[in-house]
Amino acid sequence: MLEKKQVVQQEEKAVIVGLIHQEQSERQVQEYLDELAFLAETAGAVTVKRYTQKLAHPDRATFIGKGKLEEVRQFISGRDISLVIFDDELTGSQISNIEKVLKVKVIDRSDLILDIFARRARTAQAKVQVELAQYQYILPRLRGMWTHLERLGGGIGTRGPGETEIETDRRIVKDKISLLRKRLAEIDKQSLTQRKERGEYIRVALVGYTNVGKSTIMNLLSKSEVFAENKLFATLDTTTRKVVFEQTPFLLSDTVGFIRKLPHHLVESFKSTLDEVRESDILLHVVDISHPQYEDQVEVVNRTLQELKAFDKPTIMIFNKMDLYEEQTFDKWLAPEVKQDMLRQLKESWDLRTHGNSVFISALERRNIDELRKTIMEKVVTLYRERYPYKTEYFY
Ligand SMILES: Nc1nc2c(ncn2[C@@H]2O[C@H](COP(=O)(O)OP(=O)(O)OP(=O)(O)O)[C@@H](O)[C@H]2O)c(=O)[nH]1
Ligand SMILES: [Mg+2]
Repeated sequence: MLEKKQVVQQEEKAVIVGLIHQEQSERQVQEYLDELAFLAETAGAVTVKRYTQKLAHPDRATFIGKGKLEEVRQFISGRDISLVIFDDELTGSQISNIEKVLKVKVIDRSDLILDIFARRARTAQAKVQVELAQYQYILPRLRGMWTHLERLGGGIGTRGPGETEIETDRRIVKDKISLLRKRLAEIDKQSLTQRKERGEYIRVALVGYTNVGKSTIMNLLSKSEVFAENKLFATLDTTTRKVVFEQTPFLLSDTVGFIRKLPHHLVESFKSTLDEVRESDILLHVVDISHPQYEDQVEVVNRTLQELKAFDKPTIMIFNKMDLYEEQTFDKWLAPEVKQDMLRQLKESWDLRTHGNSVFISALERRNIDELRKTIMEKVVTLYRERYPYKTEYFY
């Protein structure tokens, strides 16, 4: 019997590794690695060192070059480090080749994200979705994934599996995948019925990169208690609440955050959770404007929305964490007029890009929330009138 193990253990010490491609700057890669370290922290590991290497193409056998790998090995040896995390997806043979040299557990970014999702999954649906994505990820990598799987009842040591064992494992994993697919189909049927019961309400969905403040805004607007914290992927399950602003009701959903290089299988198996996004009428795209890479993050979210076929919807861009942004951008020597001018320019440029559909807020300090409410309400009412022109009032 094969069981998926939790990949990262608590307080485990890790080294992280990233490749620098031709078109990337060193700074960009450092920021990507900041994100990888934050992911590792979310999973419970502590990053003690990071390595980068400039390469035109990843090495087929070991992803990074032999020299760099040796450098990592020397650093690890004699230290209490048990995990090396790569920022890009590795093949099964790359994992096994690298593990042979480093003699510690080797994982990649996708594996780490899947591990976090597995920990965070609460509902039956989320659990099955993550498990499905994990086994799909494992299937082509069985050779290298020895350390990820636990053989229950089999007294086989840490020696890698032989060919026949891999074949058997492959069959077991394939069976698991089809079983999980069936279970997911059943759960999906139930949630489809639930969604159909929502009648003629306009549906609004909060979307955005992970950790931008979606759940905080959800709580603020709906007075509900959705789990929000400074960790990646705090929210995995969609929460939907009925919200009423000045007698204008609509349904507001908080959804799972997106991230750069979200494992493909994860997007696939989270399709039903993300149906909430696909079927919504209006998107609230939340952006953490205090993040140095916020424009990149907007791009990642737009690409993911395209992938989900949920891109062409009326969208309001919510630029959140203005308090932090101002703290980072302005110093005390700057004249107030200059600050106002800079803020005005920022707003104007985004207003232009979003055709007037941007709101700048601080959810934490509750700044500009009235304008946000008003903007959402106008969109909801407009849409409702378009959809139900025979109804004179949108009151319940
Ligand atoms: N400074 C500041 N922090 C904020 C603001 N809004 C949210 N935060 C913080 O940002 C962190 C993430 O907030 P969440 O609401 O959990 O973000 P999320 O987008 O739901 O994140 P995931 O569910 O993990 O994708 C929390 O620590 C919040 O307190 C804000 O306006 N200013
Ligand atoms: Mg959240």
